Amino acid sequence: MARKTIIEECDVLVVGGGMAGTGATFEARHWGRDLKIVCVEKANIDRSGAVAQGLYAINCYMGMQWGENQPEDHVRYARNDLMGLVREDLGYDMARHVDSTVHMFDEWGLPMMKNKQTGRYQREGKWQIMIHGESYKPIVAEAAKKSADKIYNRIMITHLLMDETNENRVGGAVGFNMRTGDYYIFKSKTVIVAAGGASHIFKPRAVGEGMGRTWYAPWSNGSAYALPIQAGAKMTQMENRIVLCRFKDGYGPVGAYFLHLKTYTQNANGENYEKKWYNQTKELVGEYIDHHPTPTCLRNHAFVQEVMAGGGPIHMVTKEAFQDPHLETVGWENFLGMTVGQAVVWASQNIDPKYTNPELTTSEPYVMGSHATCSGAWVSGPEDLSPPEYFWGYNRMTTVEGLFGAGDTVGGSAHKFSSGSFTEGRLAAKAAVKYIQEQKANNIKVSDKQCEDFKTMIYKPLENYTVGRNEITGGTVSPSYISPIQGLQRLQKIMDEYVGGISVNYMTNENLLKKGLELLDWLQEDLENVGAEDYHQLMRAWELKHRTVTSQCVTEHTLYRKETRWPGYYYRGDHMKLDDENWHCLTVSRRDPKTGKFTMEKMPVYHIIDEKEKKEAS
Ligand code: SFD
Ligand code: AMP
Repeated sequence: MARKTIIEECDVLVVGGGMAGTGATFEARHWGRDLKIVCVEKANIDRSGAVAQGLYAINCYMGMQWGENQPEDHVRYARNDLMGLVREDLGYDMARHVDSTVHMFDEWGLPMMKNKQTGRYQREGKWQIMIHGESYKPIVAEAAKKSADKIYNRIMITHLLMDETNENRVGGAVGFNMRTGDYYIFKSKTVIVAAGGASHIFKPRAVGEGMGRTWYAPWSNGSAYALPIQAGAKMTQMENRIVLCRFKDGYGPVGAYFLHLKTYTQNANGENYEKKWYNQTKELVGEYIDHHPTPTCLRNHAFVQEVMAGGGPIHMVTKEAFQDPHLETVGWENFLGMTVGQAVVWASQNIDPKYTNPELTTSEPYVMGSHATCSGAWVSGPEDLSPPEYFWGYNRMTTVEGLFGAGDTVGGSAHKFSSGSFTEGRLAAKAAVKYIQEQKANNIKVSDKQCEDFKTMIYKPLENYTVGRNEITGGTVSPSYISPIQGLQRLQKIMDEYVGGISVNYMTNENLLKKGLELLDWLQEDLENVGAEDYHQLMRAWELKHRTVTSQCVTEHTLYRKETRWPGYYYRGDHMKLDDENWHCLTVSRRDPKTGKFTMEKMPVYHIIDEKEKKEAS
């Protein structure tokens, strides 16, 4: 069957139409009225990304109009939660704009809960406000659809195109339509990668028939990292994978329970186990354990230690809060509007949280840039805030010219969540338009050969299958190709056992990491022989390839940082303590696109906010 090649030329290409991608598409139109703006989405923008099922809270809202919080407060909060290491310029920049984003969501019809006494948005916690958010994603998608020249659904972007006159400048992207198989070439002056985080790179707790039941969206496949990494962009904090405390088996989030319902945890004997681990944690991380709120990783640490010491299962005490009919409704609605699977698990296991305290678990690790974690691309900050090491001309531009990032793609700026990711998309788009207007994207050359070479590469898994299926010995076993699911399970096993996943209680060390890197190299070799029997499997093959590149980067970073900065996320058994003297810094990697080798460096962490205040006070 002949596959068509479709060529589209545009000014701003947004890869991924999730929270950051819709924000970028919307804002690009505001600043670039005459520009051609195209958004390409792997699924369908109406229900794609991590927010597909909806959300019950907007986890990042300052409330500056009522003097509730200031951006400085949010920087301190994120810095504290990430054990000191964030890009404060990026965090501040997001925080100072996030309220305006949320106000637009309100205008666009997102049902916001209001506090009847104050008339303000209903707070769930200091940073979180509550919404009826089942239709959150279609609402933001509509804004993007009205702004873009064209939204392409069902196209997976597999590679970035590079300018042939400047090897460090982007020239667009290519991919394929997973329904028709057609090949798409997007030649673009700028590209904003907003392709979400990565689940399923570490072995998940739910395997076999339960596979796909993860907290972060199972379709978040690390393109956000693989695309810039393969283009030679620098990455930061990729070792800072996140583990989440979640309701067992359904992965229902805990924030609304802890913060709004005021539930709390206890071990199997009904004890407050967190206290028990205070001294031990202090030994490892020093005064960080005394910070408020307790950093997310340290809360996990107590959980993991207690379970290892035999104190499990850990329960969330819901029986008290659920006596209040209002809180009982909130508890159930929280899941019905965000993680339906959790309500289904409870129904199927006869768990009524009013009478039974449900079990909690710690999840498999995920790679993200928007929750209590900040893995992602090393990007320029805004001109008015960023010190020289953090600034190279255009806000949210990666170290590849014309290539921007937002949301989970961007490293260093934790606690953005849905609203902050949309906001970061807006900031990236504004800068991308400026980049074009300042003539930085002139005379980009992308040859037909470059596009043809990618085409051959992209469809190779179909060829592998066509040839290899003749040699199937039984079932799906063939000596000449591996299927995407076989490759995925192999990747997950490597990451799990060698890089600190669930089966080793998040423990790793230099020897394990080196072995893991070797096994990942061999997996990379074998992925040349991945076979895809149809276009859906072709997508799976490319998802796997992106996950594998992401995993290599995560492993290189984990090897480089010789300390345990975030106990509860992962442990370096050979360096169990936090080491501020040597590692109060950001880690930055670059993969050489020609050799595939990574190089690592340290970058300074600037505590811009408090330095600014110290200066003002003196
Ligand atoms: O409580 C390609 N999140 C929550 N945020 C909140 O503000 N409140 C909450 O209540 C949140 N909770 C929560 C959250 C997520 C999930 C899964 C659950 C609960 C169950 C976090 C936010 O959702 C998250 O921060 C943002 O969505 C991040 O935005 P962004 O844009 O970085 O990622 P995305 O939305 O997943 O979008 C990515 C898009 O890219 C597409 N894509 N398209 C083309 N080619 C490729 N190669 C592509 N690869 C990916 C995707 O399809 C997607 O549309 S709570 O638990 O924290
Ligand atoms: P979660 O539901 O765990 O994804 O968290 C939603 C929001 O609540 C995020 O902003 C979390 O950082 C915050 N959060 C969750 N649990 C706690 C807790 N025990 N203490 C303080 N903040 C929390």
